[in-house]
Amino acid sequence: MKRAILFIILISVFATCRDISFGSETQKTEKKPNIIIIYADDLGYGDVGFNGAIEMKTPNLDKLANEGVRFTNGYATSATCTPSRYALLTGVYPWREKDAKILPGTAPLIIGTEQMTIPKMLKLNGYHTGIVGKWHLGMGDGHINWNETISPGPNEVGFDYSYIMAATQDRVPTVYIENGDVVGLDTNDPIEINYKENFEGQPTGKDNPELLKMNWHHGHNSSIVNGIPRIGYMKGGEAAKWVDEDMADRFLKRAQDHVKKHKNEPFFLYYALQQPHVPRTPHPRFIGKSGMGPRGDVIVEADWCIGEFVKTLEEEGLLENTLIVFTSDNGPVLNDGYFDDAVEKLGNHTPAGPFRGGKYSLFEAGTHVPFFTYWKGNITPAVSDALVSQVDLLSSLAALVGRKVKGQDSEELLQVFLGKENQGRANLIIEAGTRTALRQGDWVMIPPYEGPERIEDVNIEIGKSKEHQLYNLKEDIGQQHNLAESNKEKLQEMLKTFESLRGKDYKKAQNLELK
Ligand code: NG6
Ligand code: CA
Repeated sequence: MKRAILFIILISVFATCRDISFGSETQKTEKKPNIIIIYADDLGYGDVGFNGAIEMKTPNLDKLANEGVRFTNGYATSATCTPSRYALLTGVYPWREKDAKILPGTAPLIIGTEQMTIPKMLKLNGYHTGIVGKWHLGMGDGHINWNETISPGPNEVGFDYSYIMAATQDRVPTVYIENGDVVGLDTNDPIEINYKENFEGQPTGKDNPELLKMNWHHGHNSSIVNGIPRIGYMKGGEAAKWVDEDMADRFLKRAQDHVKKHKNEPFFLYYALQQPHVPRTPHPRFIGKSGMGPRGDVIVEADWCIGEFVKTLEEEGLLENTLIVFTSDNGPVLNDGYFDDAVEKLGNHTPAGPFRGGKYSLFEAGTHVPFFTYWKGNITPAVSDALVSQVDLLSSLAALVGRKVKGQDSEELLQVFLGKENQGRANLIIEAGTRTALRQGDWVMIPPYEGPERIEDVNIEIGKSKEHQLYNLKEDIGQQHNLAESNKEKLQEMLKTFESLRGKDYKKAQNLELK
């Protein structure tokens, strides 16, 4: 009898335990996962250990990539920043939007406030949405008063919270902007910005080399901020100007605070790092850490930031319920306008990995970038060779949160991003300075474009040729053998697909980066 009672007690304890565990299971699956996109600026495919870099050490990124799904065929849509960011957020190819090209700091917002975006879609689904870091998609309507709340901007296209730099680290205004307001602005010292002419009496990189701590190589000879000559002229706003060396810490802290603050609701964070874009200004504690000069040092710094950021997610108990996507807006460049030893101290490191070209290029290195997803406990470590692009994230993240939102050019590849399937896109249009090309299967076809084949200042072949170019990446990852002549059939097939997707006006490409 006693035994029978004990048995009944045990059974009921067991059942209760099961109930509890079922309960938490259900809760776990019902809870909306947080989503974080970490976006590097100008980081090359070969700049990270997880893609084979040996000299460049990126242990924090490597750990995430190796425990997540690492994509060997992951693409930005474009070989420069603005168009790639446009596609990432809207799910629309940037060549459909005539203003999606490298923007000055005064450019108006190029995303329509009526347009669907990743943050807007997630917001509609109950997410808190935030951006910390580089924006570069324009602000205002073309006549910005930097001394009043600037609108429209990130907050008008889906972000509940924004803490950004308006354009790039090398462009004015060199100030942080929080929810449309310049941070730390003294109203007695108003900011004025002009991209055409200087303000009277203001020193410039061109005329005042004695004031510079970093010298310009090409471009970058207008206003001087923090001893660094910039693109564009700026007056006033002294108290609000950023200190470049503190930028990484500043963005990191904001990103950390943000996830701590919103940990009790589903959140989306777009953490847009400024590294390794020029000017490369590592915090003093990272100087010399890579042995490759400032470009390497800021990559080490970015890797450290990501490590710290992930630590915060872990400490807050968020890691098992957070999908992290990591990628870069375009490929690598060494000399992008400053003398900063990027070329001289490179050693054996290969920022572009096995690819030809670099930033600004239609060759692979322009758009074929580092790319991984990580989700502790939900993603099984894998290497995927599926063809995926940042433009696919809108539709795929919508699927993750159970919404049927589709960006115009955004393919729903959720299972691929989660490493559960391996069938990616059939093809992808890539873009560089408004020129476009087609990747399909293992093949890349670049139509003929007029003009110089390389940009001498940055020493990059931009993929331009008067002839058609056809490459088989499986056999020729470095794009050394143009098969357009020897495989006319394939060329015709590719051209047909390309023109059906792109339309014939691709021929009007504008040589933008050469201006
Ligand atoms: C170019 C700049 C380059 C960089 C780039 C934008 C010159 C000569 N070069 O025009 O330094 O700022 O624009 O880079 O000014 S991106 O990654 O934001 O697209
Ligand atoms: Ca960039």
